[in-house]
Amino acid sequence: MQDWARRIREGDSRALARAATWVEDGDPRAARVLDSLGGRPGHSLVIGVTGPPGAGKSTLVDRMARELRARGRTLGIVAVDPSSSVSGGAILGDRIRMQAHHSDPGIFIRSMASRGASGGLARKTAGLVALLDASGKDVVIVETVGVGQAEIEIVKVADAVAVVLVPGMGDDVQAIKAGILEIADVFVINKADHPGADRLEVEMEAAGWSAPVVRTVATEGTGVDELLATLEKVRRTARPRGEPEGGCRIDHLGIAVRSIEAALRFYRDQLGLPLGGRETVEQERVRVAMLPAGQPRIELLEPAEPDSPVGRFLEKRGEGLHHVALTVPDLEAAVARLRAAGARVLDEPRRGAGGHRYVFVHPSSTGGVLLELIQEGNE
Ligand SMILES: Nc1nc2c(ncn2[C@@H]2O[C@H](COP(=O)(O)OP(=O)(O)OP(=O)(O)O)[C@@H](O)[C@H]2O)c(=O)[nH]1
Ligand SMILES: [Mg+2]
Repeated sequence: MQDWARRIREGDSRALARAATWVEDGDPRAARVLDSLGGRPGHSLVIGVTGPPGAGKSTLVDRMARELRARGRTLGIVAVDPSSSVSGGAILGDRIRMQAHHSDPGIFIRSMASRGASGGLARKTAGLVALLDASGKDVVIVETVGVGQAEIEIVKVADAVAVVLVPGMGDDVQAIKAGILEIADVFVINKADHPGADRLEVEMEAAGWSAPVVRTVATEGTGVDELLATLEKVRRTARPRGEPEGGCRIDHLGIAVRSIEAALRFYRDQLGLPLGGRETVEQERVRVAMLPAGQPRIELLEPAEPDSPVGRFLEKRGEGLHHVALTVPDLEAAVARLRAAGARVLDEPRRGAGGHRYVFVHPSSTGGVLLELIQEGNE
């Protein structure tokens, strides 16, 4: 499964397609690939699009896709229909519309219909999103029809959610479940070429709906730029979760252990941390187990060879905290600044297994702990 994970990370579209099919089919290999990937890297902007049947969601998604491709961004589209048990009309319609993109390798499209339990559908959607994110797609769009609990569960995976409404909905505004109000980051009034857009906006305000409103005419592409900009802004303001803009964030704590298996008995089995994934980092000759602990994670490091950096650390110091890893907004700038101030930065930044760039700072400069600095985001 390590090999599949590596191929997906390298952007191999055939490996991605196979793994996506496993996720859709509930094949046990899906869980293993997702485990090896160790969760969403968080590169992709994941956009959720939901709203009542026929509101123009697919037309809008198609326009957003064209606009993003024109800007050179790659994307994945996942269309989910919890209301139909076979490939429903909506999804069939999407297929035809989406054929326009089929020859474009920069777009990966999948659609799923419910086979009974919608809870499974939410999990599968999250699985597909994790695969697409890991494969380096810049944007992932999840479209789902409806405004009930099932749809809310499905779009929860998104960084930013657009709820698509149309003029003339009248009393329907009241019928839309409260949950959707909490999850909506942007309201789209699509079909703004129809009469009643002003009235809908007034009704929404009266009902206490407070997210920003963007008007669109999806069939003409009007308002799509503004919608994308609004969604990107939502992500920027939501993403740093309490950390100051441009600041550092703890990415992980690396703990050197003689045996990952033995250490997992404590961290996973007794303490209850989830095992997010495992990998062998060839260039550091170390085996790693990643255990998410909130946003940051704990990484257990077991030497793959005695004469590796972690192997030598164990020999000299025994098991224990090996390094602290922080992400920085601009790695080159941080390195230049630290060097100028006389800190011992080891080597130049290099590229790790997951494609991220990192550098180490010697413990003599940091109060006795090896410090890893990682470029924020995964370019
Ligand atoms: N006049 C007008 N028609 C639109 C607009 N956007 C979409 N439509 C039309 O509305 C119909 C439904 O559009 P879809 O994009 O399939 O809507 P949807 O929300 O994806 O529908 P489901 O997936 O079935 O829920 C199509 O005939 C579109 O051409 C718009 O802005 N103005
Ligand atoms: Mg649709």
